[in-house]
Amino acid sequence: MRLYHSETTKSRRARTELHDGALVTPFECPERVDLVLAALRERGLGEVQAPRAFGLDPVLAIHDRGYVEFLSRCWDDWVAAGMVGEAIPNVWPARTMRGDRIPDHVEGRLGYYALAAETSICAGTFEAAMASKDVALAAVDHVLASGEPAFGLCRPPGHHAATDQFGGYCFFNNAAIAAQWALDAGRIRVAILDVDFHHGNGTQQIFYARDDVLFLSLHGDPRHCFPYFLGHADEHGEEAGEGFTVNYPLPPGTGYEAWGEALEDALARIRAADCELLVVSLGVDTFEGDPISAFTLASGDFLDVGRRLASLSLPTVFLLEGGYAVAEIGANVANVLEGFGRV
Ligand code: 7XA
Ligand code: ZN
Repeated sequence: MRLYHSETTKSRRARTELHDGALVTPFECPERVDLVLAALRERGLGEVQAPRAFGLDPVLAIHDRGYVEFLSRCWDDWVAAGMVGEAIPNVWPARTMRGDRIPDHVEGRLGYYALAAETSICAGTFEAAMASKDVALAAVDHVLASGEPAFGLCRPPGHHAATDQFGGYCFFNNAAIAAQWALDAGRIRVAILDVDFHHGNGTQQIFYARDDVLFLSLHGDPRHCFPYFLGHADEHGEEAGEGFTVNYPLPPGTGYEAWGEALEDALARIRAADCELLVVSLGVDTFEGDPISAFTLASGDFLDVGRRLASLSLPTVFLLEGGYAVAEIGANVANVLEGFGRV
């Protein structure tokens, strides 16, 4: 398996995350990259390569231009406005307000383009997000060219990022950018299977009215879990996309047996949908020891996840999403890839 990684993904080191009413050191930290990389190297899972720079065009194929410009300038504008801490959104065009006017002041713009308040913007955020999507694009490009599977060590993650909103530690939607890249390269239909603990609201929103991307997500029930406002079972897609979104909301405490049943259903739908490429949004925050999640998968279960995914026999690209149990994140990711490769 080919592995992609960029040192630039570590250029974002936020100091603050609003968590449980306190400002804490962010769970989504650059050390995650080194921990995963070390485990992949230790297992000898494949050659690690750096991506080339793919530029902004693939980002603009998914994201709103104003949003991308906002992200590219946010930190400088924040500092120029005399703010003291990191850029933390604190006001939104909430349901009783107007959402059709984008403010000029950076604090207002931050709220307009944010979907939640945990994710601070700091120096290096835009550069890291650019590198993360380069990792995703290099990985999918390799799969398209060779048919060989690939893993992209994306960081920051991407699946919460919507057309014009960041949040949940995500800025650019790496999986969506990779899927669109494959479609633009001539693939007719792509499946995105999101196995992160959290619902991939951004990926769902981006493709909700389209039939060229089948989006399936297994996640904590949004009645109880972030991102709370999307990811219910009655969301199926709309217009041409009717039937191309499939959600499996599962209760907190879900273990591998029930999770695996949902996975089997998702795999059957992928088999039936004539997809030419599988993009796996690979979060390992389903792990029992994850500090911000609530499923109970064991490290060994991830080997079986990999085996089950391999049973699809599709060209497959894995892109890292969440996973915050730092002692085990490397082993858990490596287990999925090893299980996949063993078949
Ligand atoms: O997949 N998404 C994540 O792993 C990040 C979720 C952030 C949740 C923050 C809740 N306070
Ligand atoms: Zn997650």
